[in-house]
Amino acid sequence: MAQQERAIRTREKILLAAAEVFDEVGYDAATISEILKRSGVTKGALYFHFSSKEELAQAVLANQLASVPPAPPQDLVLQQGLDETLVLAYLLAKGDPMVRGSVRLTVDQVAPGDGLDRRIPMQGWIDHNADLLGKAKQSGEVLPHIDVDAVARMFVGAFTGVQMLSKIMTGHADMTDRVMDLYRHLMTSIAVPAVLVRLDFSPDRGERVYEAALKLREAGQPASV
Ligand code: XVR
Repeated sequence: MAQQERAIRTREKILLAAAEVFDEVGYDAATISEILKRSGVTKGALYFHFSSKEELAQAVLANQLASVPPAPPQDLVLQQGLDETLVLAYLLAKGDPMVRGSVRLTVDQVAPGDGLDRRIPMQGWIDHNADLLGKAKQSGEVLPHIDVDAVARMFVGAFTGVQMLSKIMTGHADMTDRVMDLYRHLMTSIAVPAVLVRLDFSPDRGERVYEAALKLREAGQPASV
């Protein structure tokens, strides 16, 4: 058991080092030797877990959704969705290497045929959003004519757009503001009026939700925001 735990921790160390390097230099310029150096594990350990740079990148991509700690539950499903987005925005702004590395791998425009399947995290977000929006529709938070699957995709596309804009303009420093602007507009078009007025778009909500999400992850139990 202890051995298994050690193996998991070693794998995490390697993934974190890989994400860091992918974030800094991108997939093409990243090298296994740099990842090895950063991780502090032995060459044998690295190759035991991952046999190639491609496998490392695919694992960082697969880890994208799990690298965002769940936000505390809220009465409104749409507030829950907004909070999750704020946590993701906050992690990008703070420079969290796992999130930044994974997101960079997803969106970097590269020559086709590098073998990476970038659809995995994107499909994960689409499914996650569809699930959340489906619940919001069931509880009457969302306008009845809304097409949940279409909106689920639109959110991922729109988030990706503001993420790239924020990275280009400010190195992600203004992520929270960009996400708040985006959500004010998106929520206006999907939420019923009574829910819309209850949503909390305060500028400091991102940080508060993030702190609560961390506590929740550490303690394994809800903390309120
Ligand atoms: O779907 C997402 C949220 O529900 C907010 C809309 C986030 C999608 C993030 C996609 C990720 C991949 C590339 O960001 C990129 O820029 C949390």
